[in-house]
Amino acid sequence: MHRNLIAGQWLEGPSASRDINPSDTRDCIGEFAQADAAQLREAIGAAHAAAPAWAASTPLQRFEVLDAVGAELLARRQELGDLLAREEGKTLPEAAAEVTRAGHIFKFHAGEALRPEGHALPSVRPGVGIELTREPLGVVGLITPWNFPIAIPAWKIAPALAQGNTVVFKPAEAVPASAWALAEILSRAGLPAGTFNLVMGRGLELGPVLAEDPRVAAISFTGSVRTGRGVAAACAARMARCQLEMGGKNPMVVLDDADLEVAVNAAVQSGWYSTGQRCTASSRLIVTPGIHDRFVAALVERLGRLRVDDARKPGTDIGPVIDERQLAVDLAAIERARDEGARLAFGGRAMAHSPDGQPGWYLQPTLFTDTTPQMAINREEVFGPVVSVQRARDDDEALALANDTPFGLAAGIATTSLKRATHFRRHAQAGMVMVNLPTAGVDFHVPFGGRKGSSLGPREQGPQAAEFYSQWKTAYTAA
Ligand code: UN1
Repeated sequence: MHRNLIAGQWLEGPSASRDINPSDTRDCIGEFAQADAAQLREAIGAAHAAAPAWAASTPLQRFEVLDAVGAELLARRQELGDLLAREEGKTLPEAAAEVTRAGHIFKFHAGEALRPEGHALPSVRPGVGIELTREPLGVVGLITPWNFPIAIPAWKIAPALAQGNTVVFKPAEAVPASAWALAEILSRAGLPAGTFNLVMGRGLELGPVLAEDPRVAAISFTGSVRTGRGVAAACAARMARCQLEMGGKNPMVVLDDADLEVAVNAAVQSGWYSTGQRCTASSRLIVTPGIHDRFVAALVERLGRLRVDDARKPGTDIGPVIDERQLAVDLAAIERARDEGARLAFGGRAMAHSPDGQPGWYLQPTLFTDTTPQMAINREEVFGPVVSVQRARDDDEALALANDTPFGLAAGIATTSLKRATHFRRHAQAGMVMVNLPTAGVDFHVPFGGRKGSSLGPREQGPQAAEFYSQWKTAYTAA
């Protein structure tokens, strides 16, 4: 039994859950404690009691803890990558790269802890000095999704601790093993008891308790729009700070002058790799007439060569979908696209087994063409290996279609024209723009986040992460 970490103690929960490998549903990874509201409140109490001491910790103490966690993640990237791939279903190279990224994130924020921002400046009044400092918030609640079970927790936990906050970490139910492994490393990194707490359990039950507790100063959430709305409402009701990263329906525009290979690679990489289970996935391909047919033909040819198999098998391009529930959601989206008149150009079917006969949640990479902006496939996030193509009349219509969405996380363009790329970069209504690159796969030392319905609150990642995890104090002193 893998237990919750509360006030430095590993505690059983009132119930437990089994963690199943989506590549082979006969494989149970382990049993994990499930907290209830009372146990979560205990964790919040522990984090609250630990907050003053960690707020008073020195930059060097914070650096040493975060640097040690980063070093261990980097040293164990293969082993932890294997666990992540087994639990989440992304391929082994993708999983090891995620653990590597998490290691670098901890190292980056170790450095940030060493250079707190502050300013000393004169007042407009004679004889008065002003000191501007960033102070921690107190307890932060971190709610994370299943699709990046180590990197997303890393990019919330590391800046939270670097800025002097204590943490209650509530990972997604589908990925307790990765979360537990990360928590276990943090438990040995030299943090005072209660500074970092792990609470595994059902999101529907625990999320509201965390968001409503007056001892929690701020919530950082990554997940669905629906849950995000609930978190925002709960935080607003008690004036708590919140940061939300939610869905995407990210466009990739392919213009007539694009390098075909660059465009196909970028589309395949961000549309179908990681089984399309990324908020940064390119799920809408918007293509101008001069390249449309060649692009679709090249894409279909590439999809035919992708190997869908056990996430941990060498040579697998695409692993399974996370679980049965998500597979049903993906299949319903496919069904609806067909009903609405989209043309199924590739895939569309679930496979009950891997090529070797392992039972799992496999889904063919799926492509729809001849879609229109009104279809659900172009409006609602699927979160699976399902991508649509829309034909645009010209460059201007391509940009208009790209922006015709309630989301605004990432937007991509494939073009060899600097002028067209620059125009798109300026006018795309998205937090992140990628030129001749996949929309998925971001750096950790620059801000991450979107516009419109994709994000709320200050940016995550990079030095800008401090804006959410700290608050300014302006102190006036008469000499
Ligand atoms: C990436 O594409 O490198 O859930 C990161 C997601 C994002 C993270 C994407 N929050 O897909």
